[in-house]
Amino acid sequence: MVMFTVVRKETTPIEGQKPGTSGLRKKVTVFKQPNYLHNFVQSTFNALPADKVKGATIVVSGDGRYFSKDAIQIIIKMAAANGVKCVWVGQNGLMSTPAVSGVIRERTGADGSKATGAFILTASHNPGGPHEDFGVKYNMENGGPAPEAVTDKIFANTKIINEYFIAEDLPDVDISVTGVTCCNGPEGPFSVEVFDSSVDYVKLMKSIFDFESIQKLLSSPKFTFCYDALHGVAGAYAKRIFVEELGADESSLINCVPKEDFGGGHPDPNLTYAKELVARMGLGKSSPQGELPEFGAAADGDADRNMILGKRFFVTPSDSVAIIAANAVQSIPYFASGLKGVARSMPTSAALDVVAKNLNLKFFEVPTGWKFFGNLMDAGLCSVCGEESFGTGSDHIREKDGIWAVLAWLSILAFRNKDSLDGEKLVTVEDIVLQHWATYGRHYYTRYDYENVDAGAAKELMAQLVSLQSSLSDVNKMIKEVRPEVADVVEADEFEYKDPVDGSVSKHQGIRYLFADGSRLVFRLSGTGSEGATIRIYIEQYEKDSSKTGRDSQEALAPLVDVALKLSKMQEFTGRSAPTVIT
Ligand code: VG1
Ligand code: CO
Repeated sequence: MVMFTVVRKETTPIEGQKPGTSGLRKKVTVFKQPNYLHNFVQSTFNALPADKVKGATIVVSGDGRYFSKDAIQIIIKMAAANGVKCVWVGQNGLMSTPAVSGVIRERTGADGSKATGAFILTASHNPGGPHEDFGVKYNMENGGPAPEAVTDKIFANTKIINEYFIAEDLPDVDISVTGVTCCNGPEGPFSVEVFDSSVDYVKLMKSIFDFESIQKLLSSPKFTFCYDALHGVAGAYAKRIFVEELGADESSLINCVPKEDFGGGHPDPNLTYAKELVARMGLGKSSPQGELPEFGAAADGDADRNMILGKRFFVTPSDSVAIIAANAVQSIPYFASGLKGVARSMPTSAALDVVAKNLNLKFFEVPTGWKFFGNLMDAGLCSVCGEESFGTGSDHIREKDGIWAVLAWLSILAFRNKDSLDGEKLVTVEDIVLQHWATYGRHYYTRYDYENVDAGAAKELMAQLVSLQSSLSDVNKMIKEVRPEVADVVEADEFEYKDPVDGSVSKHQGIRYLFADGSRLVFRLSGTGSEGATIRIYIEQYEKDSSKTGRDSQEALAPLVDVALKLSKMQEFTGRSAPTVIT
């Protein structure tokens, strides 16, 4: 058996290792700097309780982006040196973020052990490659992202670190083949278990959904389907689930081979970046030849996001979570006994609020980022939750789950069509959304992103928006100057959240302007970018009158957009006359 020794290395703190909305994300060139990854990993080990490191089992895997394979070998060697007993790695280093969450919660290792945490190597929807982004995020024993108390401690450790430990003489582990590698160190045996995580993930999905009814839907000649993994890790699961389990045709899958650089694309499932799918679904500039698919979906790099499309039809993520919540009990066996509650992030539209009110469900509004949903779920207060940023999920794990969302939609379609598959007309994605608006009203919604803006200018813009809040009469005067038809602002603040479970308080979670007619403008700085600053403007307007729910959303929201640009002085501060991305 291989023996290894532990080496103590001296190091010095490196600036800027503060985890953001979802882990530490930087350019690969930054991560490759001497000791950069080592410092962050050691700071993480030092932030955890000793028993979650010494003798523990941890997971190390990710979306397979460039630099992952090197990072996995480094983390294995550092884990061994820090007294970890076993490291689980997905074959080829691949594991989607939701699969990692499921593996922590459900899997038992070859030696009978359970994992207590995970290093997830991903920068999610950010591009990958030698000149693009890499990222590291730590998840806890419940399968969810480390809460702020832990990430704050990690960051504090990065500022004082002076040493790290590594088993330099441990040979690299071959992560391309499944199996267990055992070795011995000064503190006893250490092993690395490589396995195919799609096996565990398929099992989990089968325990939630009725695969038979989805299979019937997919095998109907009337129903056609297209899934775009944007060359992210979702591809590794899509083939197993959609083709092998559910019988979809292989040609339904596009960009489903995971690539280190995502094929040079931006693995973000929205109308701008999922170009090929958007064109296939008839939503592009030119109409494609032949029949359009009935249903389309896409995922981001680490497969926790989803975009849902019908034929020539886009479902906003805010509507998607509301529709899943409204239909879950009838359509998805896992929820048959009822929903414990529902939750959304603050900038997400209030479509879910209306469903919660109508169905008399517990409802929570949390800050942006999945870590805030976990506490609610652990306390049994929330079953379904979502974010406007193409994230939807449930309490089956503690991360958002892109493939779960697709299966949820397929379940709703299967349920609605269970008696009509042999009949004349299919109930389509668009039909389901239109029926939802007719029942609950429609929340017109759009988000404007200004990417890679000068960080100083972005800060000033936000500060100006906060100071403006002290005089609503001035605000309303400004609004009347640009768009007299827009309602008055009746309340303005910075969103603050008190966790109902542990009482922790998170401040400065977005600047809100709330209008008399229920419309909202929200301004936030992104916490996931790796260069400059990204300003996000979230724009929302509620329409209850069912004769007015069929407008184009950009047209319906144009007055509020003008108001948002005026209040924020966007062009003045940033020099930008248009956003980088509109979703
Ligand atoms: C963005 C989204 C947020 C999401 C986060 C992580 O954060 O707005 O809703 O939870 O990304 O998603 P920010 O701080 O850039 O707005 V992912 O798919 O990166 O794990
Ligand atoms: Co993601």
